Amino acid sequence: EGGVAKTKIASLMEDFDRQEEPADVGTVQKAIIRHLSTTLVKIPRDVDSLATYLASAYSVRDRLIQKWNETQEYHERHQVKRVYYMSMEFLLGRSLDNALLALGLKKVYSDTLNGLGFNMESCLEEELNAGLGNGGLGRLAACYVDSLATMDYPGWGYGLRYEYGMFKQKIVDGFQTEVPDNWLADPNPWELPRPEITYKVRFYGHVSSARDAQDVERHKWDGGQVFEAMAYDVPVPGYGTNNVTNIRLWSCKKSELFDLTAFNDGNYDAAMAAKLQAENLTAVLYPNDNHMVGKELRLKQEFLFASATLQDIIFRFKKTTRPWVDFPDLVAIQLNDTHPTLGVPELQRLLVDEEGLSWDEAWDIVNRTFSFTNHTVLPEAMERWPVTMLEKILPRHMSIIYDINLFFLQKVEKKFPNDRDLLRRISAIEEGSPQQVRMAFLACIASHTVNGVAEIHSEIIKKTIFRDFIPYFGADKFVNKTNGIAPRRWLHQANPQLSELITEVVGDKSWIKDLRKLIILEDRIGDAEFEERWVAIKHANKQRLADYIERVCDIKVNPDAVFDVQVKRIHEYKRQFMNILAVIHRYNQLKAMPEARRQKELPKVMIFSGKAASGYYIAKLIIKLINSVAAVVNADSAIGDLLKVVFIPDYNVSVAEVIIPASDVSQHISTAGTEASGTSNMKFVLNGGLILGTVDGANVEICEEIGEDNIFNFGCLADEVEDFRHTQRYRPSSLHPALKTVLGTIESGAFGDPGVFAPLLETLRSGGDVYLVSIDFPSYLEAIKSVDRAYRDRPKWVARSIRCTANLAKFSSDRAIHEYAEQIWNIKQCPVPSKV
Ligand code: T68
Repeated sequence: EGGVAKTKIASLMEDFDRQEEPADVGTVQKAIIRHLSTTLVKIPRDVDSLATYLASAYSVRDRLIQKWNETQEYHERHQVKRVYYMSMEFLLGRSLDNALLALGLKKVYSDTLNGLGFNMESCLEEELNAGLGNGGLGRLAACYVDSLATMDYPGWGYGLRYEYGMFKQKIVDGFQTEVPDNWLADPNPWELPRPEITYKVRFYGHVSSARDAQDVERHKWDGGQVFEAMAYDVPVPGYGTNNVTNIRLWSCKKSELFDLTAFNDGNYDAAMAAKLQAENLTAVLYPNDNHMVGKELRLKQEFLFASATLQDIIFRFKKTTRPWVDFPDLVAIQLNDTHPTLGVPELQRLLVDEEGLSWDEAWDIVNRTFSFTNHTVLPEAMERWPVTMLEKILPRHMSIIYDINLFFLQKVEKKFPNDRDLLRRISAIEEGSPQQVRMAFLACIASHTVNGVAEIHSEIIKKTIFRDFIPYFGADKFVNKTNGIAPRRWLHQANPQLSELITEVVGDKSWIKDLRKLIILEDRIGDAEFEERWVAIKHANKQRLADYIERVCDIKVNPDAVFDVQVKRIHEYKRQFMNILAVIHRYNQLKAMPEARRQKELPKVMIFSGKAASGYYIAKLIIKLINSVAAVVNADSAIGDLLKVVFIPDYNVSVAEVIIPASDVSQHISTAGTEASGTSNMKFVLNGGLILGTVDGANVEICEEIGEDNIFNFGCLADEVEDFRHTQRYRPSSLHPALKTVLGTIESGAFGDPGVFAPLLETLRSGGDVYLVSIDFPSYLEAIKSVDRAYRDRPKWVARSIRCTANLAKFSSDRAIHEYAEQIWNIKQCPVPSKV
């Protein structure tokens, strides 16, 4: 009887998932009202725009879940190979607008909300940002999942559900202060809690060994502390497809079993303390980008993530009843930087200790499963964990890492005998005190493919960090996958007016899934009417940003001025410092000019935004300097609209969506060789903004695509940097006069107590200036002059702007995902068929 009921339920549910709700105002309105009344328990007079946002989101979510179910069921039934994109960060931002556009429901929702007396834009703005990431790496993961879904690739994201994401930035007296990001304060319609999907994750404890029936030594890890990871699923819709992908995020709970012991002993306090300790684990995202902090809690986060994810993947694999050797035929795992690398020893452990495979069988599976993306060459960002810490927290894994390394070194030694120094250099265990595990080496040893994120970066890593691995593995293991951005969010959603114009020119919306179609825009260069519309849209976007700036910064800026933007994490290597020094230079120049001459200058608004890691003292001083300069310049009536300096607080995905479409020029001015790729550079150019940049990261390939007439490059080249650092380093006597004057201005107290900025200025001196600000400053000033000259030739500038957008196809995340799919993951597209 139970069987019959189950069959009946199965067929009814299948029918339900296949029934698409109609997309008319009546249906949508009914769904919104239903959620207001039931899910949100609202009475009419309590219905505000937050409630309306939530009810709309719940109603969209209902549609998503149906498609999600269908997608998962379809992929499971066809036993297709999936990629699992393991990332400690997913910077998703807001979801409602994205989902409405993906499902083609934006218009009907807008009409429905209007009919209810609400405005769509203000409802959308009620949504809190999912800020589960620091910067580029986290946003890349979000764009890649968007492309997986849109291109119908079977794949999931795996990550952590931090209770608190990236902190909120408040500016107080010009200084950054950090406020916790309580992003789950409102109900979150975009996550589906899965209390039935939990895995136990052990920490500490001890390892015992014994011989099994075949006389093989077997290891058992027990004792210690056992936590539980619980799944939350976040559905991500593809654009114009039935496929809805999943991001599974883990949240740490105390294991019930463990609680019980203390609880039954009458030790309520201890039970509660243990519960809090567990919840600590996924409480907060570490707010450091491109910097490693060796905190035990971070290591535990990484392991909780790795273990729960691998257990879950194995659970799913076992349901297929296929033999273990087939594992890599169904599973590809991408490590988004080294942060998920504990997944390597964890998979090895699960296969050997829990499933009884031999070491070699397991290692072969591990090797055919994992691939690894490197995102940085900065030495301070390289993950290294002290052996002692790993031995304490993960004793079994440390011993597995030793074995992985030993077997690897034995093979290297066999190929290159009597080269002890090679073995020392290449070992995953770095000698010294303390001994440390080099996670990048472990990831490299365990992966079948290692990739960099832009051509120049992929070349650099072959010559630096992974140099010694090439003679052993061969150069083919190291490939390039230039980053990309999702056109859905970064053009279609962020710039609706430009999208409409493009759709008109292309003839349909196909460009949203195939950016190569944008090339047709080139035909419109010189078409006066088209160019006028192009300019008008940029102007409208600048007005939108100007309104935002007035609202949040209380600064009035002129939308007819050049909007010159640098938005990204604040870091010495990204050189926001150099930018503000050049702003001071311009201010000095304007001040020194006779009034008549000054009035002929090009008005500029210098826009900065970005967060500094909370413990990064120098980066915080850069923010303070920008704000101090802004205070003086903006209040100077002699300067007026000729120069405004704005620091927009709390940069995040939705702030980026307002800023990026409004830029005339954006700056990507890292010291050559330090920015692995950069992705905002692509976003700006896609929105018709020109770039002022160094020959670094993806700037190089952007230049190749749009032509060097359309990008303003300057500065020393990556292969000159080392030389400059060693031989030409800053000497006060040889300082460029312009820079000397600027530093003098700061030291004179023009921007407040110069003592505050002394440590920042000191980074240029006494053998410092690691990022070569003083070397690149003169060519930077020249490049700024070229930008100004170019901007004054308006017709040519507009042509350049159009050319930028038209030639950006390469930087679609769809292109990147196709390359990963074909060349690394070996997965095939699998569209879920349309409903009948
Ligand atoms: C960025 N890295 C690169 N790291 O800096 C950027 N780091 O050039 C590149 O475009 C982008 O990755 C995507 O490939 C980061 O964003 C981090 O955020 C990070 C986080 C934790 C630890 C270390």
